[in-house]
Amino acid sequence: MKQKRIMTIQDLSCFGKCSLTVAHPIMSAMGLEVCPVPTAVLSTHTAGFQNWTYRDLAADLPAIASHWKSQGLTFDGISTGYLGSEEMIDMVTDYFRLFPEAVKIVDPVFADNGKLYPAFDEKYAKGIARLCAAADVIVPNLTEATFMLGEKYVPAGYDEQYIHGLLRRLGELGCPVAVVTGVIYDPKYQGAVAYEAASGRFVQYFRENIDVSFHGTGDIFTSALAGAVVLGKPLEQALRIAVDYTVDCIKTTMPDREEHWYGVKFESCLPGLIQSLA
Ligand code: PXL
Repeated sequence: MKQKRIMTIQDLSCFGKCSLTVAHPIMSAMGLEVCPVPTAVLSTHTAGFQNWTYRDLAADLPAIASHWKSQGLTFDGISTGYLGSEEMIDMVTDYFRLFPEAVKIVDPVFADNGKLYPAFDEKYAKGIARLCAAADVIVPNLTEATFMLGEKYVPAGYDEQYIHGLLRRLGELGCPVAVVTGVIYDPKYQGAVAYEAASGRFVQYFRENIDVSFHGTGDIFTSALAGAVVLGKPLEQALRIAVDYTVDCIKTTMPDREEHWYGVKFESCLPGLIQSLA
C-alpha cells in the first residue's frame, strides 16, 4: 500500500514534549511519512517556563512551499498546531490553497483552562477561526472553541445539549468536522465529542477522568487523531485511537508527575498506539 504523507506545520520547542517533538515521532510510529514545517524554534514551550528563546521562521515558510511545489510534491494531509502570529496564519492559509489535495487538520492551540496563552490575544483567536473555516477537521479544546465563537467559557457543569450546540456553531465556521476535547459531563469521565456537519451526526468517546493536567496532551491527541484520519480511519475509530493514546500517556506519566509537569512520557506508549491501528 502506498505510504501516506503528511506535513505538519508548528513550532519546534526544543525542550518540553509538545508541537513538533511529539507530532513527528507519533505520526512516524503510525506509519506516515512526516514532513515537518517548523514555524519557529523555541528553547522551551511557553506554558510554565520563563525567558524562553524564540526564533521566528516565518520568512522561510513561503519558500519551503514554493520549493515543494516546484518539485511536484503532494501531500495526503496537513496538520497544524501552534503558529505564533497572524502573519503565520496567513501563510498557512496559502499552504492550504497550494496543496488542495491534502486533508487539513487544524488544532487552534492558543488557549486553555479559560485563558489565552501568553503570546496571543482575541484578534489571533479570530484569525485562527478563519483558518478553521478552510480546514477539514478542527480540534479545539473548550476554551478555544468559546474564544473562536466569541462566547463565554463555561468551565464545568454543562450538559450534552450545550456541547452539541457549541459543535454545531463551530461547524458554521465552515469546517465539515469539529472535535472538542476535554469534555466532562460527569466528573468520572472525560472525552472528546465530534460533529459531522454534512450528516448532523455526533460521535463521542469517553474514558475515566484523570484529574490532572499535563502540558502537551492536546498536541498528542491531535497528532494521533490526524494520523488516524489521514490513514483513512472512520471518525469513531480515529477518536478512540486518539483518546486511548492520550489517556495511556497520562497514566504512564502519573507516577512521575512532579518531575514531568512539562509534558507526558509519550514514547513508551507508542507500541500501544501502533497496536490500536490494527
Ligand atoms: O502545546 C502547545 C504549545 C506548542 N508550542 C508552544 C507552546 C504551546 C503551549 O503553550 O507554548 C511554543
